[in-house]
Amino acid sequence: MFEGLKGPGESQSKDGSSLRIGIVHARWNTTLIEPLLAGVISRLKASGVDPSNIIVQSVPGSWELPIAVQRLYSASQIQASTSSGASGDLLGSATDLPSLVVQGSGSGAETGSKGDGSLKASNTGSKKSEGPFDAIIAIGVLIKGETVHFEHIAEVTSRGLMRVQLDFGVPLIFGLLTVLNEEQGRRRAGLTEDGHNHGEDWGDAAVEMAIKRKQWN
Ligand code: DLZ
Repeated sequence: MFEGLKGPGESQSKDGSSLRIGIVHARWNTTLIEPLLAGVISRLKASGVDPSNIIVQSVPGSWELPIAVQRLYSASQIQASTSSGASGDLLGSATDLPSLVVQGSGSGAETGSKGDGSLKASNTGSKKSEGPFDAIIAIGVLIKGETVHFEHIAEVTSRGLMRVQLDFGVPLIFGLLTVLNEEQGRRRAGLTEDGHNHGEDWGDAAVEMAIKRKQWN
């Protein structure tokens, strides 16, 4: 049945309505990051994750992803353990991508797009969840042609992300594309006819792993 399967197959876990998901993306290679991030958010919302429970932050490049993910998760733990929500500012939704805005760290959130409107979501009736993130997604794109230390950045960033995942015991979805050239990246961001947006897979993986983690606890 799974012979020749490329990709994650069908997920059994679909209901993300109680989940809180953090996203950290690099800003290098923004033209690829943007559709990948859009793919992630569209799948999270399709699984029922409330926009107010999707927190997006950005860092300059992939190298910075591990420390940002580590601190973001830590901040969500602190926030969950203090009734005053003293660290709330740390978790304010923000993304520096020019055409993608996720707003509202308070009672609701609105995700808007300047482009085709596909990311628009209403904050009406939003159900903001409390507690630390159930999963975090780290997104970056490393293009071999653009850096001689491509392998080095790819390796240490991957190791750093795995370390954070195991140290904290939180599912950390690996959205780090390592491609040989921009065309390969465009295919994996779903920007070509034969392409597929890997961000969609990462969104689905986050929901599945977040639900599994709740069951394992
Ligand atoms: C410096 C650099 C280069 C050359 N290439 C990339 C890249 O393709 N993708 C990416 O996410 N980041 C790149 N960076 C930036 C580093 O990840 C990092 O942000 C800087 O070295 C500052 O620490």
